[in-house]
Amino acid sequence: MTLKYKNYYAENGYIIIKEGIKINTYDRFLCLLKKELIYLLKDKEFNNLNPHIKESMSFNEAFDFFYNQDKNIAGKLFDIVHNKKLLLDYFNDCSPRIIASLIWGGNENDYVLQEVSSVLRIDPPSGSPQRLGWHQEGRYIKTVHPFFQMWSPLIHPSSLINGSTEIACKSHKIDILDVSTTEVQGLKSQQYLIPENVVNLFNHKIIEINPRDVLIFDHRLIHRSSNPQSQKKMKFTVLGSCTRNG
Ligand SMILES: O=C(O)CCC(=O)C(=O)O
Repeated sequence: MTLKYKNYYAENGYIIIKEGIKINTYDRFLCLLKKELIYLLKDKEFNNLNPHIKESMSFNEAFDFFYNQDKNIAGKLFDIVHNKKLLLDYFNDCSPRIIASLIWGGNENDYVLQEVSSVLRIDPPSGSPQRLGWHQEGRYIKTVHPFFQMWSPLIHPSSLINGSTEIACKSHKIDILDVSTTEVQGLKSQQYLIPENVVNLFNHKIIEINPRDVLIFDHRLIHRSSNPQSQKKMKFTVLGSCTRNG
């Protein structure tokens, strides 16, 4: 990362690493996910599913095949890959610890990837129940030091139609707001939502990047899931985060 990137991060609260993930890593990751999916079918909960997937099917074709038979497969896959090494390793190619040292000083050994935020999000089209409203990651994950989140679309380029994340530009310049949780309509979970009057102080931008590109954004940057009503495809996103050791 050059000084240009460092300054861009300081000014905008994010950077995009184009093709940050190598093709080999990407292909291997999709193979591993397909294996996890096939492994899931051994679970007695999914005993009734027709297990005939073809070798030639890609991960997402196989996923759609099973998801159309049983929607619970999405939550189950999320759970079994959460925190797994394959997720932690996914972002290694874009050298997050080196990027962190360039942003915050020191060297790469001073930084670690956080397991807690190693996640594969699976958001079905039109009305995904998992939509996250405007929030700051730092309100959810308490760390002693600042951290950044990594976000990368897995199958389709991110857009309003394919599903994406939306940012409030330059909102990292405010501190973590001490908001309390709000019950989100239609969801059982509570979210730390940023009030509209704060969100409206900033321009909003839908992130449009390709699979293998990585969005790196500051723990204070206000962001949310793009509108699921506009989303026409299943959205898969790989997430991780990086902070200073200790
Ligand atoms: O990909 C999304 O829907 C948004 C992700 C997000 O806001 C988060 O993980 O904090």
